[in-house]
Amino acid sequence: MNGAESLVHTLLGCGVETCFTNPGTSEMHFVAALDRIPGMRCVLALQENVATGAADGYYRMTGKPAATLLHCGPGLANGLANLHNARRARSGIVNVVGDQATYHRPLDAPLTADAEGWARPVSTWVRTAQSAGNVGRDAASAVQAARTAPGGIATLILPSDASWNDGGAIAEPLPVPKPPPVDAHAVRQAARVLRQQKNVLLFLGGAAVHEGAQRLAWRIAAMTGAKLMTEGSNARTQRGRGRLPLERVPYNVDAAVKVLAPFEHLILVNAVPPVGFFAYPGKPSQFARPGAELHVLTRPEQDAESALQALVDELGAPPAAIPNNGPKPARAGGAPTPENLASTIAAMLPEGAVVVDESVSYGRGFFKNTHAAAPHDWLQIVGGAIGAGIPLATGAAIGLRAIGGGARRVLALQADGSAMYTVQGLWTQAREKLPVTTVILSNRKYQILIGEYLAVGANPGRTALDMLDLGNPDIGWVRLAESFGVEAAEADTLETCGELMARSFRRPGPFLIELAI
Ligand SMILES: Cc1ncc(C[n+]2csc(CCOP(=O)(O)OP(=O)(O)O)c2C)c(N)n1
Repeated sequence: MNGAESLVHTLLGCGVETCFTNPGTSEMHFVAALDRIPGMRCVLALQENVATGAADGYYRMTGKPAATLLHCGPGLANGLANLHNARRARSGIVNVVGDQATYHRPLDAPLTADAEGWARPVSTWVRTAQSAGNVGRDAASAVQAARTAPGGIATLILPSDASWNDGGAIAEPLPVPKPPPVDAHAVRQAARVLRQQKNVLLFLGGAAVHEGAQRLAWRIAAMTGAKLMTEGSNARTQRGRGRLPLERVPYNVDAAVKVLAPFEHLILVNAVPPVGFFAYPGKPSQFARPGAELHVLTRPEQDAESALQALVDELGAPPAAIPNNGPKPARAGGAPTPENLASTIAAMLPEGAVVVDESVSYGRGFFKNTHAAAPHDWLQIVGGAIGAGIPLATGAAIGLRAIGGGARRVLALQADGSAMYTVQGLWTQAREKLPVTTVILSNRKYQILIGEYLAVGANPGRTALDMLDLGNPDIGWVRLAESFGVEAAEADTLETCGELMARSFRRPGPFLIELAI
């Protein structure tokens, strides 16, 4: 058995069954091993940032790491932005990077690069397999690291001789460490604050926005009068009827400071203290009011649901029914507005759908009008590096298929500028026949940056506008999608958009709607 074969056997034995790949010469023995050994679902991505973003989407839906297969330092570098996003989402990924043979590395051949150096800032674990005999053991360690709460990016660098040499040994799965236990002192402290103080916010992040944790948080809020809010961006929020209408901290600094101003105490549940995306002259960087006290109930790697249960018990909080989110909004017509598009989505979203939200400026208000939609999952771009949406939607659909949820529709709400970073992902959706509907929010500009530009008091001249405008030439989304094998159509009213969405929801494969906004 060679090293590459021991890698494939070990990954499969550890429950890693999907690999998002973009191979090169140094990975040919890994490719051959994947070919010979049945069991691994290999999904080709035409750019590494699609592969890494898809692995993120896969984890968010399955809670299981997928592997990647990337080519040398430069292939890894292409995938870094979405590894950054995955790190922020706390997704687990076994990130496999093929590299030069150990004895070839000193010759400094063209593709030789500091892959470990590039991997380190996005990874919780990095190792270069030094020989074929170590590959299995290293792979088992990588899976263990990827599965360690809350999920981590484990980068295994695989020199080509470690792949092709004989002496590979399959390693047994390593035990996944239990999340650090709930801190009884933190629970008592939170209970004391909730009993004694007014103006308390339970601030939810990570798995604390999943359904079970929501129900417990609601019991606490209903008993104590504390308010609930989530981080501005969340990896996967369970929403819709029967779930809480949770609001997020706004993106805009003034708006965020305003909504947090009443709170003298923030109890953090898998969340980190809220800060601005950026600093602005004369504005605060931290959103909580000055002097507000922060209490950590759980760090991101701890189990939010157990901690909230312990807090419910400590307080003796009785069961509380989740409030009714009101009637489902009606489908809207006419020229698109963010509110009316959100209502149309809420009216039409199939139960169990997964919304991937890279709507950037247009989607700021989408949450408000979608609380009463059928139960669904909502995935956001957590790390701010745009170009996540199409890969996330792709990986989420593959993940759903892997866990028997292949009929669930993915709806990607996708700003046009961001879509262009990883547009190749549409091709993977077509090839894999994935049930993804992409709505391109086509404003033909970097609208958010125009807003930021105006906000600094500057008036955009020709040079600035040329850097913020995507027209001239206009991008032909329908032709682009069709050329990748994805059916597509244009809409400039919400009636047409609704009809196209309904049509797309009835078919098994991908569909793209260019919505002129
Ligand atoms: C990887 C990366 N590159 C650049 C940026 C800076 N950036 C933030 S938003 C944006 C434009 C977004 O335009 P679009 O996706 O069309 O959304 P809109 O602003 O029109 O809503 C850019 C370039 C970023 N956040 N991440």
